[in-house]
Amino acid sequence: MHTYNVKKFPTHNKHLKAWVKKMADMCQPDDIVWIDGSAEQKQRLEKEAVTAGELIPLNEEKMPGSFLHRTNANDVARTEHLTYICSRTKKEAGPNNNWMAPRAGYQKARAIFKGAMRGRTMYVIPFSMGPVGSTFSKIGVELTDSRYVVLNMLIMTRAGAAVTALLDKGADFTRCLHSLADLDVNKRLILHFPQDNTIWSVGSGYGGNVLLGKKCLALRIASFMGLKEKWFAEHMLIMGIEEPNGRITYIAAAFPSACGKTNLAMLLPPEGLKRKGYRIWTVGDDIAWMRVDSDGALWAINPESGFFGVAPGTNSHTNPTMVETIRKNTIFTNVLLKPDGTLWWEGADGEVPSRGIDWQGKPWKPGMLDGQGKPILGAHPNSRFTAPINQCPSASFRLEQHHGVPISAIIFGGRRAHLAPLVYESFNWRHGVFVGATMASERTAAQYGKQGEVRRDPMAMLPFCGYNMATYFKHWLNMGYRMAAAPRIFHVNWFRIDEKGKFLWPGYRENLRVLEWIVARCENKLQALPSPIGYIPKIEDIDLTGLNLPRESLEKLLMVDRKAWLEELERVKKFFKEFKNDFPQELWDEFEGLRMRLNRPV
Ligand code: OXD
Ligand code: MN
Repeated sequence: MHTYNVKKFPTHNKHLKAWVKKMADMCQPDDIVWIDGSAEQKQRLEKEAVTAGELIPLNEEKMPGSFLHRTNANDVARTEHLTYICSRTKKEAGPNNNWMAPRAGYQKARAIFKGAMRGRTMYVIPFSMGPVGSTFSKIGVELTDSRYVVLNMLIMTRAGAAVTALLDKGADFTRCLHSLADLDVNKRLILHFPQDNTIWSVGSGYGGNVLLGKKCLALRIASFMGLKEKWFAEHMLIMGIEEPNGRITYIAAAFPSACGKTNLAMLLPPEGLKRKGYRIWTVGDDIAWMRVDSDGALWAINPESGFFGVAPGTNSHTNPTMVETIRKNTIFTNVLLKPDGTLWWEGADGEVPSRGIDWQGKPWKPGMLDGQGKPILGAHPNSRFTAPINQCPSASFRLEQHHGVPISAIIFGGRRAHLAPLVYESFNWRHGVFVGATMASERTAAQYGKQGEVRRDPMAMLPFCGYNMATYFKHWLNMGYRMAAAPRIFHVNWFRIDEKGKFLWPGYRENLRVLEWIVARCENKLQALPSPIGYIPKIEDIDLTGLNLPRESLEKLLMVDRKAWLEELERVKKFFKEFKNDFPQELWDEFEGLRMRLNRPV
C-alpha cells in the first residue's frame, strides 16, 4: 500500500494535513493530487479524463473547451432517500430529514469507503463558497476520486491555491469526502454531520450528490451554520432588475428544483412592455446566502461561481442568455451526442437530429420506442450543463463584491396547476414566513419519485434544510425582528392552467411583467387589493401591452378560490402538525387568521 508523505502536502494547516492523511488511510488511493486551480492542471485533468473515457471532447470549433459526460443509468438525480442528516438527535434533524446517529453514519459509510480509492487518485480540492477572503464566505475541502467532480468544482466554486493560502493561515473548513466507490445504488449514502462540519458522500457520480460545495455545504451544512450565526442559506436565485431610469432592485426567489429559477435569473426583457429599457443582472440561479447588515436590510451573495442547470427545454426562446453562456467551457452531462460532435436535448434549438448517441451511450433515432411503447429520450430529463457564471451575458457586476447586494423582495413560488394566483404579496414579514412555509409544488425530474404529485416544499428547502424545519421557521421569524428594513415577501405561480389544461400565463420573458409590479410595490408606487391570502394586483397594474392575453385570462390568473383555499388549509394543517409541539405558535396564528379571512362573508 502507498504511504503518504504528509510533509509534502502543500499546506501548513496541520488539521488539514492530519485529516487528508486519515481519509487517505481509509480510502487507500494510489496517489494524492492537490488542486491548485491552474490552467495547466485543469488541462492535464481534462486530457486524462478523455483518455479514461470519462469525458468526450466536443466539436472544438462550435463548442470550444466543452465536454460530454455520462453517468450510470441509476445515478441521474439527487437521491433524497439516501441523503441523511446525522445530527446528535433525531429531533434536531426533524421530520423533514432522514436521520442517522453520527456513529452509525460514520460506521456504515466507513465500510464502503474502506479501500474504495484503490487504483485511483485522491484529489484534494480546497474551495471557497463566496468570494475568496470575504468574511461571509465559507471554506471547504473536498476529497474525491472523480476527475469529473474536480472539473465541475473548478467551475462551480472558487477552488485552488488562493484558498489553500487561507487554510495556511488556519482557516476552518468543511470536511467533504467523496468516492464513486463502485457506483452501487445499494452502497450509496450522502451523509451530513452538521456538528462536525463534515460531509461524506459515497457511491454516486451525480452532481447534486457529489459536488459537495453545492447542496450539501452551501445549503444543508450552511443552513445549520446560519442558524447558529444568525444568517440565511437559502435555495434562491438572486437577480437585479434595472429599470429604464437606471435604478436596480435586487430580489431573491425560491422555487423548488426544476421550476425555472435559472430561466428567471437571466431573463431577457420582453419586447412589448410599455416601459422600454429594462435590464436584468444575474447574481445567482440556485443559492443565496443572506445576512442583516448595519443598514438593517438583508444583503445577499451567491456562494457559487457557476451554473449547474437543467438542459432539456433550454433554448433561445426559454433562455437565450443561457444559450449564450454555454457556448464554450461547459461540461454537459447525460445529453444526446450528434455525429458532428455537437449536442442536442429535448426542447433544444434547431431540428431534431436524424440520429445520434443517446444519454446512455446507445444509438438513437427520433421516434424510437421502449418496451412499453414510450418514446426513448435522447437526453435524460434531468440532464445538466455546468458553466462558469462569468460567461453569462447578464452576469452582475457585483458578483465579486464581498458584501453582495441588498435584497428588496423575496419571492416564493411553486408549480401549481390550480389554486395559487399569478402573484400576491404578503401582509407583513410574519405572514410572508407563513406563505413560504406553506409552499407546495408538483414533483419534477430533479428528484426521484412520481412526477406531477404535489408535495409540500417550504421555502423550496425541504430537501436542503440541514435541521428541524420547525426551528428553521422560528429562525425565519426571528430574522424578521432583527431587520429594520426587511424585504417584502411575494408569492408567484407561472403554472396555473385553464379548464382545458392549457397554461394561462405565457411565462419565460413575460414574467418580467410580474416582476415589474413587484418592483413598483417595493417602491410604494402602486396600491394593491387586499384579499384573504394577501395583496393582489389590480388588473390594470400588470402591463399586458404587446401580449396576446385576454383580460379574462388575467382575471382567472388572479382569482382567489376561497373553497379551494380552505381545502388547501386542511393539507397545510396536516403538514404543520408533523412538527408537533416544536412548531411556532406565530405560524398557527397566521393559519387561523387566514382561515378567518377565507370564511368571512364577501
Ligand atoms: C439543483 C436542484 O440541481 O435543486 O439545483 O436539484
Ligand atoms: Mn436547486
